[in-house]
Amino acid sequence: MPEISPLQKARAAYQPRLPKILAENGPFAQAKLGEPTHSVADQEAIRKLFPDTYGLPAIDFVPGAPVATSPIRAGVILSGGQAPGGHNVIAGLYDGLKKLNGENQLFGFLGGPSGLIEDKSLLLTDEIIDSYRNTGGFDMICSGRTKLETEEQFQKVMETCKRHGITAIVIIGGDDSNTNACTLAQYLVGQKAGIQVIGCPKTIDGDLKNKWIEVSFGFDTATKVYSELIGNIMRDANSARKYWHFIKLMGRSASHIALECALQTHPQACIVSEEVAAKKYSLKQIVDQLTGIVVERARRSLNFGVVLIPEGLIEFIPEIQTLIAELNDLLAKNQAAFDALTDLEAKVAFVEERLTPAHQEAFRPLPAAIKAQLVGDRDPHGNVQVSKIETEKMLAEMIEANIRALNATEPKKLKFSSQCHFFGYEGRCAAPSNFDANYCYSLGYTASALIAAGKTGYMASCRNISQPIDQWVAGGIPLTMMMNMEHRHGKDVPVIKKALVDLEGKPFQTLAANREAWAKGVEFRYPGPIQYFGPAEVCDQPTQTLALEHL
Ligand code: FBP
Repeated sequence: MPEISPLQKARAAYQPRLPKILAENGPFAQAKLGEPTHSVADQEAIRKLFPDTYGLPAIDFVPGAPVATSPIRAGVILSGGQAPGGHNVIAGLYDGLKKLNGENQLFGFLGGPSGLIEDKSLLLTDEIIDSYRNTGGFDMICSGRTKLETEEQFQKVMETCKRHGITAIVIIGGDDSNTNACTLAQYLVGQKAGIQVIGCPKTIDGDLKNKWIEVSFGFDTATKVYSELIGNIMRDANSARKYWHFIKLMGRSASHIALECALQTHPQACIVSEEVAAKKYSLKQIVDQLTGIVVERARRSLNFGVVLIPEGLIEFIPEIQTLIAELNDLLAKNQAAFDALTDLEAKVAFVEERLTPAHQEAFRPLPAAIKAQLVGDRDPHGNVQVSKIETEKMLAEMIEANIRALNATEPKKLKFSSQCHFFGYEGRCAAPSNFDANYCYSLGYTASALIAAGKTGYMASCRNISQPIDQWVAGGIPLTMMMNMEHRHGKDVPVIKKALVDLEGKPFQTLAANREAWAKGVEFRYPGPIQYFGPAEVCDQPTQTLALEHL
């Protein structure tokens, strides 16, 4: 048994709180059905694809009396990237199921969706659950990125469930995994399999949210960890006064993480990919804007600052987006000749001379290391590994080149020295904040109540979560309600709409209203480390994003 720290011990004893309706009624709360629902767009197409699960009513839980139920077996998987609080979803689900009937059993399928397909599971016990309460990570049953999407896979999932007598599966995942949960639910109803499917909204990226799902779990903790680290770096920058720190923050696509961290810490600049796309900023424009901030400060001897960069930026810059598409095509068409080259420089030259003139123009000014990453690092399908491109270094190097050019004529030489960082894994498995510990436990518990109510094709939801927990509203949202049709990999497919940063929304507007002052001054804000014990104003604050969106 590994030694546990005093904080681990204290956290293990923490009892997460539940919304009032579940605290008072347990999983016996009754499902009150609302009006029939519609998908967010493309109603006819979605209705056709989900004939049995389309239009289900949204659910709010209301008081209900305990009833005796026969024992059930349920399964749970964690899908996709780790997010703080996953273990508490499982603990909430487990406690809810056991409260319904002490004989109920919960199987954790191992390594994500592939565990369900390949039938690899672990029967969860009190001892296992207790040792993971309020801990970060997904290591209780591990996660994976296998996509559950083909009919053959669905068939295997059904066989796995039948083999164990499982009649309900809970899928804890992001937009893709819940899209697949929606398709699986329809498949199982169509097969009259008698197996329910319930989803739970997970991702640190914060891009699985809508009118009914106010935030995905993990966003709160992860952004608090990153904000603490950024605050620490700010203090260092302000103490040494010699470095510009370029900090890339996880968030594969949307910029919610970078934006939230900016609202928490007040950096000199925070790039928001959605704004870059909307205003069609070129890479040169972005670099020039940042250079402007650096130069303006350097002339006042403020040779330091912090720039936040969202991980997905590169794909939102119009000319880089099309450059990457052309590179993928070009390399697919010339694979043999390209692979025959052993030298990276030769590979770069090979690509450069075959690009169309517009893309040559976009490619040429890139730093050598970035060119090498663009042509060198390919995924198994031969595509550019966009998430591995070191955008933070790219921007720092390009700004440095600008400053060098300016210094040729500048009477008093401008100083610029940079440090680069990438924060992602540092926060994905942190011990969940009180918010995430409570939210995740409540989501899992809500899932058990949805199972008890015999529902399928729903996502567990807790709303009004910017308020104290006794005002949270527990319920279920039909997965079909969040779907629309999107063109992906050459065909129209039903998917849960990803939530990008809304440029009209209050979080972005708050950044926009303050960024000029933050760029010029030293208005750093230091959130400090997550506090688990102490006064509510220190321990229980929701993210600024959630507060601004819902106040
Ligand atoms: P999910 O969307 O699955 O929650 O994962 C989010 C994320 O943390 C992204 O922010 C990041 O780009 C990605 O996972 C990295 O995943 P991996 O470690 O599997 O490469």
